[in-house]
Amino acid sequence: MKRFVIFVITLIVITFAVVKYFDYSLFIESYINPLQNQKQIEINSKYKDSIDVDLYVEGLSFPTSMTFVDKNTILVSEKDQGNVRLISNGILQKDPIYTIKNISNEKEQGLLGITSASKYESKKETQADYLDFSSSSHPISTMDAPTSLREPIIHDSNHVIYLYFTEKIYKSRDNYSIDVQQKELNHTIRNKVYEYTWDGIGPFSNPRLIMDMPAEPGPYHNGGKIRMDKSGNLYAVIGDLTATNNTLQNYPQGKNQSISIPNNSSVIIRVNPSIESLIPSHNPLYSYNSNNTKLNFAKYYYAYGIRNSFGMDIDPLTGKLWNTENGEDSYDEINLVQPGFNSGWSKIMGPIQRNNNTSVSDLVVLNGSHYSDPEFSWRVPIGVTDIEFLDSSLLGDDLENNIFIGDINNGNLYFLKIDSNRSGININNSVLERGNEKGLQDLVVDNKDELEKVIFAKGFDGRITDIETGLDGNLYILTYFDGKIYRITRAEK
Ligand SMILES: [Ca+2]
Ligand SMILES: [Ca+2]
Ligand SMILES: [Ca+2]
Repeated sequence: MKRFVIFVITLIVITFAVVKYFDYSLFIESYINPLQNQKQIEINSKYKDSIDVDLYVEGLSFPTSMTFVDKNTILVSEKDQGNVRLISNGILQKDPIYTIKNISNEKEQGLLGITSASKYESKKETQADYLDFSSSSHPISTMDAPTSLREPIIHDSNHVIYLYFTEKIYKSRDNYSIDVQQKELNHTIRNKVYEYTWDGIGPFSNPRLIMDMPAEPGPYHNGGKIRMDKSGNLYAVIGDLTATNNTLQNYPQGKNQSISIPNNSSVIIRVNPSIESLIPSHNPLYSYNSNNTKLNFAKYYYAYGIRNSFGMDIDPLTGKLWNTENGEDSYDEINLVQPGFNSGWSKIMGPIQRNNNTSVSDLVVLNGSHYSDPEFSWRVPIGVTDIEFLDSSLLGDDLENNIFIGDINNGNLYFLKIDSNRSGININNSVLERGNEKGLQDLVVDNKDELEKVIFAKGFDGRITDIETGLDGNLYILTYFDGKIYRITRAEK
């Protein structure tokens, strides 16, 4: 009898501990809510026997970006509430681990970008075939950073996290003495990139301002993706904020002279947080100086002439930056962003030969910059979002180091293969369905038939905002309106 009582008490204690420890409601919800109820993701017939897709996480609110901190840990940015959510071993934790105060979340504003500097460190531990550019002969190893700066800084055992968000800044010194309505009127908005350290459990700490960028007029074309390369350079993209009057949108003196001062929009900014001044001296416009154009911040720019972008990634084989760019009523683009890239907006969108009577001489080509055509484009915009080089061999040689692209208009996942020089798209190898593929030789999707030939998977009803190669080697897709993460794996035989 005594033994039985001890047994029952032990059982009660264990049950209580388990219920308290796990977020039980969340656990049950994800357990009884399997894929049956929803439309299946449809993988292109070429890959449908070798590739599987499953729902990995749900319950996010308007997620914009995600980053793997280690193999089993993902951090996700939620646009409207400014929350950073933690996913551990496939379970979304109930409470946000960090929240941005005074978030401005109008339309395309909000908490938009997240990246982790520790990603490459973790990758080295988990993947034996990791390519180390610091020891390769590729130009980036000599161009991008002195040896001492090559590794991202890791503060003790902490992770280093970067966030891109739109912030309301109140002009009043005493916010408590004015009523709420007045408070709303009395603010300005800015886009900010902050660095934090994270111990893996608690909230972020040690906030450090890295970039302070405009957000007005807005609230569209606000960019928001951030990316770190293997040399510790941090890239952030911002669109034209709906104002196209300045040098950076290729108006030499300003479309309207009175407001011709460049406002640091339509650019990709590159900084190195491990340098005190933040500015890598090899930035392409580092020495640019002109009183005419008033480009006081040119030394931070890596590229300009960008309308808007929701996607950037770095080719794991070359270290080169690629981005996506959103056209107005025509031409969404994929670009190889070489240092000093001018994408052509607002004079050119899509390939230059498709812009009647516009030539490079119509652009503002600053010293150290160059115009180049997109590597691929869609004549009818798809609302192109993220671009991701699949930095893993787990899904097969065929997909490794090639690009996946998402969209917000259709919920399609596109796939394209990079050419042998890693400088463009190999369209013949990219076409997923044979027959009548001549239309894609011009590297422009002109109609539905051409569109179908580059769709890897469709049916992401929540539309795609981010794509990441997991540190486990699988491919992860973040969907916006329904707040989910899908995992793409090799099919079990
Ligand atoms: Ca362009
Ligand atoms: Ca075409
Ligand atoms: Ca991504």
